[in-house]
Amino acid sequence: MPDTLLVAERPAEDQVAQYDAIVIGAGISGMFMLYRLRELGLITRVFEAGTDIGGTWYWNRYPGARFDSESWTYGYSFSEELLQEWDWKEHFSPQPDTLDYLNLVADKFDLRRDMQFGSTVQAAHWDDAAGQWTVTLESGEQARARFLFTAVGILSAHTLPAIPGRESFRGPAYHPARWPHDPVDFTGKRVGIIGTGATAIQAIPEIAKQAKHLTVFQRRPNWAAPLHNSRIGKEEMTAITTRDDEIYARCRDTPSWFIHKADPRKTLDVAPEEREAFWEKLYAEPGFGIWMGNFRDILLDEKANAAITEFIAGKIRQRVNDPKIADKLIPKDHGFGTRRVPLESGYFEAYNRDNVLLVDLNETPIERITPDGIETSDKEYEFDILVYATGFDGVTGAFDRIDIRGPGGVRLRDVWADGPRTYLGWMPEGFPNLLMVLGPHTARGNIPRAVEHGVECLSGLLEFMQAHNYTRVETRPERVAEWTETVIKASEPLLSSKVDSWQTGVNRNVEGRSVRRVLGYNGNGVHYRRKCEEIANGGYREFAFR
Ligand code: NA7
Repeated sequence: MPDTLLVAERPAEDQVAQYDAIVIGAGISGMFMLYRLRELGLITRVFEAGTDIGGTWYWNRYPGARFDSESWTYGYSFSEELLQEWDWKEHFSPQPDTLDYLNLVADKFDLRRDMQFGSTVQAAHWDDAAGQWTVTLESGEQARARFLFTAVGILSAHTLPAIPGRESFRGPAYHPARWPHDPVDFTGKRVGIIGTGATAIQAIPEIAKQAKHLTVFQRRPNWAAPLHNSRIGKEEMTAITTRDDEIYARCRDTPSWFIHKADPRKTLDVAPEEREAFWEKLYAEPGFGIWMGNFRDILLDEKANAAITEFIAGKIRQRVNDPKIADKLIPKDHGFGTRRVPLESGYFEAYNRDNVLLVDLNETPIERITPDGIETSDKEYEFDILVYATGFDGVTGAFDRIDIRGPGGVRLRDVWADGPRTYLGWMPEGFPNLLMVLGPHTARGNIPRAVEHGVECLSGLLEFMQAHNYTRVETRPERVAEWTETVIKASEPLLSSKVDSWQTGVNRNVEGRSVRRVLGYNGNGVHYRRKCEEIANGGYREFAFR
């Protein structure tokens, strides 16, 4: 193998550690990127802020945390041995099991030996003369590498509510993405939770079971549908494992890389009784079928969307005893599926409990957090524990928190101020040798499927560079313009692009995050896969090499 990419063995002129590649993040993306970089012979260092591997599954330890992808579509597919070795315990794996799985992967492939934990990357500056990145950690430690890979996830920059008085609260206050490693004991406690997104929708039923009293502060309700999780027996798991190839092939062949595929019919072409029966069936089935396996136009056509929205609203009315509370839980400002649909286990029934209270912040906004709890325009609520389930600065947030500077000191944050500019989501415009796993403007959906695809694409690009003795890769401006337009155009027909959410880049707790941006390729993942393949097969002519 040509060794032009290898600079690690060069004697260091100073004390700065030298690698071929640096990867930021040891979650699902960083772990697999490291595995592939090692295969390519690159001496690699992974810097991770947490004290161990796992990313999302390391940080998000809150009660009820689990994924909404079928477990058996979630694991890595690159190693047959690994597939045979691991048994999922539940159809939708809870966080502790998922972290166990990732630990198995890290152990099996001895990943930790190239990882450095407790190492938050503060800055990454390109040195044009040396053709290298210099990375600075919060500790001041520095390292250099020819290639810098970001594997920072799309939801890792958590955000606290911008509410005055937050520091004054006397009791413990937790964000779910910084949950303590020892479980929080809610027994006998008065708990207040702010937020009703996917995280809160998982946590609320679990906290309600334990706490003396739980008060939910809701600014905007979200549509949610039942997860219908269940355990997987040994025999069932064996049967699933025999179908691995078929399952992963199916995921490759659906728009969002889940197993669910839209029904080719249009909603209003189907007779109302048949429609209703189809929706009843989807609502009773596990997973995202109700969202992704629904009629093909529910996320595109206002009338189709209004019909499914009314169906789901009816379900909420059936499940919540008090019609006034049911009404508050029904979103009025967006239709079903136009924000990420949280899947729930007993969420709506939690509001039928005597120890759960819903406070509608549209009627009585929060004025401040006090030493004893939360004060709304109406009254002060006293709590022992607060939970800020207030979400993330999605997709670009984790990039913004690092001072990334390219040639001439140009800052990535500034280049992306009005929205990301990338080629295929693989590389930002104008930042040589900066490669992104799951970067903005890639196709997403079922995250590990997108991660594996992304890592394979970037590894393919590096292999090509090795074969041609190239040491530097950059985007071409005309290609970036073309891809950015493709991404924006792909979003236009979607009803979701007209709704504020982390997916459209809106987070009212962060300054400058009030204008919608397109953050992902929302076209068909199958088309994206094809496009990436064509570029690889054509010899990566869309990139500029030296
Ligand atoms: P989300 O889905 O962004 O939800 C955050 C929630 O917090 C949402 O209900 C917000 O209301 C609410 N929020 C945020 N700030 C405030 C303030 N200051 N006051 C009151 N309410 C507030 O984040 P999640 O963590 O639940 O889920 C993120 C993703 O993780 C999810 O989509 C999955 O893909 C996994 P708002 O809607 O902004 O009115």
